[in-house]
Amino acid sequence: IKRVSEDLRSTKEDKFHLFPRKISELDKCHHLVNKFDPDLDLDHPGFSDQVYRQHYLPEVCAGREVYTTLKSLYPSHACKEHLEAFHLLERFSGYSENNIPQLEDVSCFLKERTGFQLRPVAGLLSARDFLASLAFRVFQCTQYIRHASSPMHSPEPDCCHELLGHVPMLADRTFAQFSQDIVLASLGANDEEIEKLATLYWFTVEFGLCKQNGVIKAYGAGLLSSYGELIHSLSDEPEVRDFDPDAAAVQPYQDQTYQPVYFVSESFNEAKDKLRSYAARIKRPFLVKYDPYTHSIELLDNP
Ligand code: TIH
Ligand code: FE2
Repeated sequence: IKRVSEDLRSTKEDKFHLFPRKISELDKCHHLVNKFDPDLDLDHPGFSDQVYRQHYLPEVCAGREVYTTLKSLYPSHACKEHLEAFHLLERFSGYSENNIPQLEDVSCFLKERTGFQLRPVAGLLSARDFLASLAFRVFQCTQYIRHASSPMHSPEPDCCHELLGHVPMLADRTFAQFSQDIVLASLGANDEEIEKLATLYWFTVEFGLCKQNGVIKAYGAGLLSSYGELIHSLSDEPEVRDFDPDAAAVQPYQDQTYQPVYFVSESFNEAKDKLRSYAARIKRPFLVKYDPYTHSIELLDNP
């Protein structure tokens, strides 16, 4: 998260990082990290599999078990917003255990629902570039698929994670706003604040739980794409705390295996309001406002 996009490097870097102001500037937000590279990472499930390392592209067979197992768990484990969108994606956008849908079709679906659009990305993006795109309601999607030896959990995002975890949630208006808000709050903030917002993102958008009719359900994409962790998150094993942005922003986390701690929100509206009051307390040289007509970010004085 501390990495600066080379093309956007600022001379006033010690004060704040430059960030894209127009949607077209996302073309410069393309910095990949080689964490989890199956060619370099000894612990990667695909490290000793030459065929996987050469292809590393979506294959229906590897996704089938992920799809069918997750689908059987959603009615009891997923929040209602996810269930509803997943149903629509199966009906209209080519989601099925026998098919990996085209990103363009899925992107069209999202555009109609919340204005979010998908953009393919060649690998794992730097956190800074990935988050910057969300400010414009652009979601950068990986296209490779997890190794068939670990369908229940992948240490890195893959197309199962994007399509099954993120896409259905981005079809919900309040959740879409929440996702964009986290990122708008980070633009112009210092490294320490950005680190905290990225951690908040982790405990909400990726691993958040919420209450629905008194029952805890999953809404985080990292849970909705990993059946191992989805079951774990709603079992007695992990610690579950009420969502508090100040606490979640500094909670340590790891990205190798299941989380020991989750945060549960009363609703997306509550989470959105709590986040807005958290963001209002961040000290920044200016405030930002997103102009949806021009897909650009306006800077406003911070009084
Ligand atoms: N663990 C998730 C999965 O198996 O689908 C992928 C990731 C989410 C967030 C970080 S890695
Ligand atoms: Fe993700």
